Amino acid sequence: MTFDALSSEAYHADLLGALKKYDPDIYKLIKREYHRLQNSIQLLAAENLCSRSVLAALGSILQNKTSEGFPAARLHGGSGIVDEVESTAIERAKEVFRAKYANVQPHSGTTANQIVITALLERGDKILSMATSHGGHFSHGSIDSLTAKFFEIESYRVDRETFLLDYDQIRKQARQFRPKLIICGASAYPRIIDFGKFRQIADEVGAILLADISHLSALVMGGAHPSPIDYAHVTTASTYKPGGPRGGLILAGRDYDMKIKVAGKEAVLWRQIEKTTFPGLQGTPYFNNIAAKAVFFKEAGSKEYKARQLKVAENAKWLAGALAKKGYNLLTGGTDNHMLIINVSGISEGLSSPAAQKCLEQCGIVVDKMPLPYDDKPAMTGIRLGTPIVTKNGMGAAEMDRLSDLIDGVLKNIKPAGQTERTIEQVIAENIRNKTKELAARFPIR
Ligand code: DSN
Repeated sequence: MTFDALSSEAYHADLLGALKKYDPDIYKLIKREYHRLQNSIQLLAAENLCSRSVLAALGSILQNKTSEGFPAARLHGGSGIVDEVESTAIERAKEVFRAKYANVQPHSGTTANQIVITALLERGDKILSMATSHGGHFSHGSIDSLTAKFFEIESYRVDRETFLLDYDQIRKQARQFRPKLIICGASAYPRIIDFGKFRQIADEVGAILLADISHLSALVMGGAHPSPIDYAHVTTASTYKPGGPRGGLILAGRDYDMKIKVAGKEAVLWRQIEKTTFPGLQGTPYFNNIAAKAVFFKEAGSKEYKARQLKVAENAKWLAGALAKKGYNLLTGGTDNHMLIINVSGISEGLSSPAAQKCLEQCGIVVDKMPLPYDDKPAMTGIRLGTPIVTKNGMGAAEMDRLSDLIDGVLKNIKPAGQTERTIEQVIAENIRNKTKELAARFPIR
């Protein structure tokens, strides 16, 4: 391909065509993924679809720029433009979250958490966080995480009967354990999180509060879930779950410049976080990705985006209601956010979530599997459903009803096949698969 060396348009045009020519193997896989998405229903709570403008920024020449440091304080030359890119992303993030500080460099939500934790704590310090099997994220202190290797973790759990957060119990635990950091925010919790209560508990025991809103950030930006920004000392999020590019984000509200003690020395919260981002844990930021974050924050400030987040929560509630009417056992009985979690163990004898996930996918419905709190069965029994993508594609209440019928059609027809295997009859699967395809075709990715 030839192009006018002076034209950015020509340079960036038909990137897919260039790939197709050079690497048909990867090109074909991308094509297959596109068709998979167009022909099935995505109900992953942790997934979303970014806009084509975000994709364009990701696939831009900015990806090449090496430049460590922060705007106006870089180690590498030629950084004037990426300084502007990063400053734009920072200002837009601050505006859309009503924050006083934003750091758009973290490569992921997990890295954002690692940066904050290692910025504020010293090796061996205590963290109180939600147990992974009760909905907490791995990076909050799961046994195999870096967090658990370097810090002392105590986990809080949801209530055994209601599966809701029990703030009195968390307070008791905090008083006994005296953590330096409390982490709130979850990967699998379908109800409102009371960040104000968490802050009261943190203040009572002199702890710092970190809110990880990776799952909630879209609803927070859209006004469909209370914001933690001025309750938590620091807030983290991943940027792909709300519909931006992959990556992480660190935010702070009223406490952004508070004085903290690190290694016996006084430090300012946000400066300590920046020092730990670079050179602490990361090198060169991904500037194509930061540009894409900037584009996404512009989108997230729009009326359309905000209205859609209310719809995401409405759709989740509707789907939960429709499934509950059919007798499904939903964790906490329903949802206040974008996700619902179904206990599949009561649907048929010995049904586990890996089998349910496999059969649903065979019928074109893509969901997550996960363990449920207090579940001691040998195999996992929870499946998590989320409504961000179906809502983005334009679905509403009628389609949630339709989806509940299709999901029911699959789950009720899973039968034992041998000792542990579970399967769905081919004709039933094909019949549902065709209906799923029809529904997906009416709401394509645009
Ligand atoms: N937080 C994970 C999830 O909820 O699936 C993804 O990072």
